[in-house]
Amino acid sequence: MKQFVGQNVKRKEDYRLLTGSGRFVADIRIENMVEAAILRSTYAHAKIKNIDLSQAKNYEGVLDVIIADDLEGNVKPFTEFVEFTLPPQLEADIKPTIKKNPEPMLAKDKVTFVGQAVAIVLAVDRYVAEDALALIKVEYEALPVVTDPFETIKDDAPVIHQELGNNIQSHFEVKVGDIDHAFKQANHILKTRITTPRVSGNPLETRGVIAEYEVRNQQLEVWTSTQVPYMVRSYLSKLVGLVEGNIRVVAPDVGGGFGPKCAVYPEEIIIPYLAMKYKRPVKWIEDRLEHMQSTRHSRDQVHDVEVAFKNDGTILGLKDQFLLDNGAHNSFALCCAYNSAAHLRGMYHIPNYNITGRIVLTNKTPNVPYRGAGRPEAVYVMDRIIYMIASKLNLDPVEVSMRNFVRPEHMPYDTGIFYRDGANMVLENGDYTESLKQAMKIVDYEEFRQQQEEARKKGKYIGIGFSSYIEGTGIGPFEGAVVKIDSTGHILVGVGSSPHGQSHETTFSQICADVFGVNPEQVTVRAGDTSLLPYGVGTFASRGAVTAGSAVQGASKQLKEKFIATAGVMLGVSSDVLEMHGGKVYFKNDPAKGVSLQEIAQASKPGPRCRVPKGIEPGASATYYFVPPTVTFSSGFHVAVVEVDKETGFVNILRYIVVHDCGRVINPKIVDGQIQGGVAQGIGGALYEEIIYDKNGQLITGTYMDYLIPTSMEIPNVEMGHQEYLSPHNPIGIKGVGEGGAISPPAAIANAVCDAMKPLNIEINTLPISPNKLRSLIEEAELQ
Ligand code: MCN
Repeated sequence: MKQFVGQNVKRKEDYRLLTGSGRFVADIRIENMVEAAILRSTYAHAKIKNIDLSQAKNYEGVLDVIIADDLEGNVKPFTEFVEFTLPPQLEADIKPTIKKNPEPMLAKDKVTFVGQAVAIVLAVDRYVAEDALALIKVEYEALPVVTDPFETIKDDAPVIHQELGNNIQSHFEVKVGDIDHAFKQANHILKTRITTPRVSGNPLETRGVIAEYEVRNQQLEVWTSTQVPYMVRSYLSKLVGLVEGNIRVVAPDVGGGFGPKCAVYPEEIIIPYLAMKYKRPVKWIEDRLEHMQSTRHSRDQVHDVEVAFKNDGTILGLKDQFLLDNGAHNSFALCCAYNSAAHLRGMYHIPNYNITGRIVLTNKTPNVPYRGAGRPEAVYVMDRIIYMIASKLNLDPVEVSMRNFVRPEHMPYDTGIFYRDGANMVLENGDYTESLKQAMKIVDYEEFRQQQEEARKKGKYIGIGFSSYIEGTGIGPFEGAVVKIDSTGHILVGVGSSPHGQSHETTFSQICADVFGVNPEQVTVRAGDTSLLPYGVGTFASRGAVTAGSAVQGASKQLKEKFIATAGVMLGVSSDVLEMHGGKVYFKNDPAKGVSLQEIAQASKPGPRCRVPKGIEPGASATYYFVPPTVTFSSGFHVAVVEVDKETGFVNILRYIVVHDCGRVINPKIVDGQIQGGVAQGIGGALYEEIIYDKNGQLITGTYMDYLIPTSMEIPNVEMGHQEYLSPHNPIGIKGVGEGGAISPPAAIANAVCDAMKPLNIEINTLPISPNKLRSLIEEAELQ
């Protein structure tokens, strides 16, 4: 029988998105709607001495201007909701200090970063609202600004939040083995600093919120460009004081999220509150400058690493002290920092490991997870080190990697580290050497080395770089799905995850179709709407396929069983003799005889004609929540081939290869697309993207003239190889893939550039590898 999991089923989403029929938040029009615009801080750190709203409030067309005082007693602060609790084993193991400092809804007495919301104008339209913003007079008194993560931890640094005592927001330590012993045994010790700068996720669609409050039934409806509608609902319920049942949050089509849209933002609380207050629909759409300034940034880590190794390249131990520059507020506790610490050793067996992470506060936009969430930074550290060891020992980096890989015979491999779900991080299966070999074959490594030799003779600098990653995907705590069959026999699936480009409508209908033995066209998947299910979590951490996919399968199986049982009653036989496929339930020994899904659905309705077996609830639906036992580890090996123009410092990517394992592949084309998209963002981080603040905390990369994003011209077609080691942690054997593509490119490309410039012995330990940065390194090397 034809199975759709594993097939290149065409994307169901394409028709509406490619014909411009998608419906994003900004497309929603509601009668009588008013619009909001937000006054944002122009200071990085300042006291608010006075805010004069008189002119703005009197401007024609303005309904109101709101500041922090107006929210008091009406909207609770985020501090009321955000709890930084960790599983007890993790808490005991890493002994963290975590100070709670989520940002205020609106700045009250002081501002702590440029772009922080200070006031909101509500007006008949956005034009009037923007005009009125210009009439608000805020009197600021500048305070000392701190933007450097090393400056901010000094004893004499200006303290951003007095109540926290200093600017170290969190601190933790991960220890495995005996690091001192490892360093004593080593033939070599290498010490270096490796930095990944601050970047921005930059989805095509900026954030936006529309809210409508129906006084009649006290129902609040909110449309928001988010990855986590259920989380927005929970926050709203707690902070504006409505029961959850009276709140519906919808994420309509969402034009990308990439992580920053999994934070709940002040606007997602204040705009609904204003809709309730004024009993009129309210709309706020973020503009691109606001997005660059105030939608959360990411990465921004500095690692001071020491590694101890033997003459043959075997790594004995690794010490790392790193800082994550969190910006001014944190609502994600240890998330990215702990991901970095837990994933840094990657595919490598490094028995002795000691890492200290500090999350520090500066006068910058808060930092949240972005595609890879702490792994790209960690992989950049680890794979630069592999290259540096190879350089020092005059070995091939491939050899050094292979020498240190966790081997298949060590699987399942216990890393000795607790993951965030409180279970030990165990690499369940896979063959890393095999994926490396497959990648080497695709790139034809031997052949490349010969070409490189020839090229060097002609003064051309080509190089090859590798990087590998593992990623704990499919994090819990749960995800839900409901499957219904309507009276026409059509299957409707509702899921708690909320897609924003991942093609869940297609892949989840494949999973469901296989259970019922129908075509995916007979299945409609709906998501991003809290009215579909009582509980849901959301889409982040490459969890959708593992958690929601398994929930879809679970609910489908339950409903299938119920339908076969009902068919048994209808046909007057035991369900054991029946089978379901092709839209009907039939006799195993006489497939021509049976009843259709449509007929069974009709016979499932409550009432005198109901044929659902006694003791089972009538109705044609089933709900299932999948609770993953722990995360599942996907992995990949990336190869970049580059050419460096020595005169200009320009890096051209000639080839890019990915061999990866995401367990059972639901839809190969979609997986390829996810990887291609991830690699594009990884290349952005490797070569172009960097958020820069000046020493006054002013953002100087606020437009796409200064913040460079690669276009399709800069992105090569990624050549791919797939491995399918099925995960034992979910019924389909899936591992997540949404982030993997973005994790390794910075390390692979930096290694390739270093390899190309080997004659000059250049080491690249910062990003992006911009032409001017590379030219300075080349000039420095030539002077030596
Ligand atoms: N898939 C599959 N086979 C597998 C694994 C996944 O066919 N073995 C499919 C899934 O069914 C899903 C897609 O690949 O259609 C991604 O699945 P998964 O890895 O589970 O990731 P999520 O659905 O949880 O998506 C989140 C992930 C993250 S964390 C970021 S960041 C990200 C990403 O997905 N942001 C994206 N991909 C993105 N793609 C787009 N277009 N836009 C974003 O903002």
